[in-house]
Amino acid sequence: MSPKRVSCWAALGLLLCGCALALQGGMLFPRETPSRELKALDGLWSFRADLSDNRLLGFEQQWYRRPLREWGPTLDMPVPSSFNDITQEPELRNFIGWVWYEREATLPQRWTQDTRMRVVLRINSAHYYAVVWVNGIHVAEHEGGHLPFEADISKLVQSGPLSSCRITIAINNTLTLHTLPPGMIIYKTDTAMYPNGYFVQETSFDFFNYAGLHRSVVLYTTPTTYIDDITVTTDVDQENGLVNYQISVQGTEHFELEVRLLDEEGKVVAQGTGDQGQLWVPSAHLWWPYLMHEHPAYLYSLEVRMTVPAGPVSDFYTLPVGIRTVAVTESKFLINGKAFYFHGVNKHEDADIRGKGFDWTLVMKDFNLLRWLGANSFRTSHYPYAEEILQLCDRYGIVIIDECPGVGIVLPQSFGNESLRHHLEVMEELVRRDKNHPAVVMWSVANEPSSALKPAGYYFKTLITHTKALDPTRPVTFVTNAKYDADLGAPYVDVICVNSYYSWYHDYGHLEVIQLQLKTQFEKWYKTHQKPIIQSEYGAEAITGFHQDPPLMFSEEYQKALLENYHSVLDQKRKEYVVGELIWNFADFMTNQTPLRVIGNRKGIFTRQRQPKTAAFLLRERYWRLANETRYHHSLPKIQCLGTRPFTF
Ligand code: BDP
Repeated sequence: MSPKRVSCWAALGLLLCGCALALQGGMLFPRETPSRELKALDGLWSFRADLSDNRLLGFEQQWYRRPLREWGPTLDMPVPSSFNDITQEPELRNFIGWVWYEREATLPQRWTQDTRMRVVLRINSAHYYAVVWVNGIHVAEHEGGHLPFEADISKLVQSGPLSSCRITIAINNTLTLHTLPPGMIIYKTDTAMYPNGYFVQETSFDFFNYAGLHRSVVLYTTPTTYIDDITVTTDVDQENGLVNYQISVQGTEHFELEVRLLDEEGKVVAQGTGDQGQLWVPSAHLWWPYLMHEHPAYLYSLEVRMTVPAGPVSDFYTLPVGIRTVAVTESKFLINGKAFYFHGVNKHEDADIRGKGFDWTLVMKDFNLLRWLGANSFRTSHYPYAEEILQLCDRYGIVIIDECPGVGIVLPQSFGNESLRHHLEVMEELVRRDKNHPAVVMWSVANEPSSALKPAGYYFKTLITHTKALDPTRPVTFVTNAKYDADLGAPYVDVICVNSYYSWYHDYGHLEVIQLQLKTQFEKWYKTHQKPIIQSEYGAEAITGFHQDPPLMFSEEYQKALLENYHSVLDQKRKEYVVGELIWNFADFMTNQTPLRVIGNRKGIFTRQRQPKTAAFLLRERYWRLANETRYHHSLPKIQCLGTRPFTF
């Protein structure tokens, strides 16, 4: 075995044992296969907010025991969607506490009668804390609004002559000092100013705390002996690819596994047996970001077939696999050994009416806009996005910095053991869910924490070491806005990701100071840490249609001019150690109400309805120019900046 392969095996071993630290079982994306069926429960659910003073009436009366409508009036609530903007009720828009969702699901007879079948309920995102019952029986509880959880409900649905099941989900959006993101409930006790029992939710992050069932709820089946998890890591040895796999099976000790790797034409290029192994792919097609290669985003399919000895095939699962490597040097970010420059955006899962609800229409519009812009990357600011979005990035060759919901960690109380323990668990859930996506090239464990506070050193050392143990194949970062010489977490990151808002949050209106301040920022950070740097946020608000020349704050001209000043320094420093620029933000998005926000944050280069502001055209020009310059493959035809390039997603 070559030393490279040994290190690859060691990496896979660590990745697997890391994942096993606390979590039980895998979290494979539910897919239909010859052995698995799927039933999405999207559509209208019954809904009721618990408006009682202590918000606990639903638990006291046990609303899960009988249909929700029997306890009082219910609303029809679309899933997936945030509940906040669906009605005209201000109480619901700003509601804090428990809301109840319920849906009756009709099950195919096979599912309820065939005891060799396992029926699983999967909730892809319930923000923030969820308790789940099926036919009145408690089946699951989960903390955290952005990652999936499941319950095996086979016994419940197979125990009687049932053809349907009633699913009740209670969800609480309250954020405390130890949730992720953190928040605080403040009781206002001055009776001259507030009614009795008045409280508000405070947060230190800049987006609206939308809540509800934000992604699909699905029921799916597997055989009772089944493929529980697959972990793949890849490496490259000259022109050959290495695919290391590890598979875990549940339900039996005695099984056989066959693994085949198929290319895009469906031809088998490598095969293996057993629950772990290494596939050798001669002359492999590597997975490349879409502006780096004429055939980017190449995906193989890893077909896994499980049988019990001498029995028929009992379970199939197919996983898309991209063969690529990621590495970081003192001044470069490398994908497949070639320098990669991030020219992209920060996003939010956010849109009119649906809030943070997953919506294919919106997702496709956003991908088309990313392509129009020439953006090669984005950060999932400030929480994990829907898995479907990551799958599209794999297919389209768009690179992702995958961020956990560690945003707004600013008070000392949020650096204690309770917060850290939960943060470690969330990283485990995130790595378990997203580890196999070639598009994910780096983990971000937090955004703008108070990383100059004393406990931050231990906190980030522990968090980053743990994340690296979970996945030694990807670099780890967090996004900072601390001073270069005060940041206690920076020594542990692989890439410095720094946010700055020169001439916006200070030196208002003084565009002329940006270049000096930005140059100093880069030079100080690099001198202190000698690590590649990404300008992970920069931007200015522009209210679409506001024009002012010479530029004034909030006009489209000011936003554009501010970006241009950043670009001129970025153009110097990207020749040295700056490896990326991510604009804040892709689109306008909803926030809490404050005097600093005009119906949300307007730093989008697109409006919330996805129409371009002047700055979008500037960035489009820049990104396609960067794409042309940084292309390493010089035989490619020049990429057109005005969009005649065929659309080859
Ligand atoms: C940064 C935050 C981001 C905010 C942005 C802003 O990381 O979440 O929305 O500032 O103020 O500090 O627009």
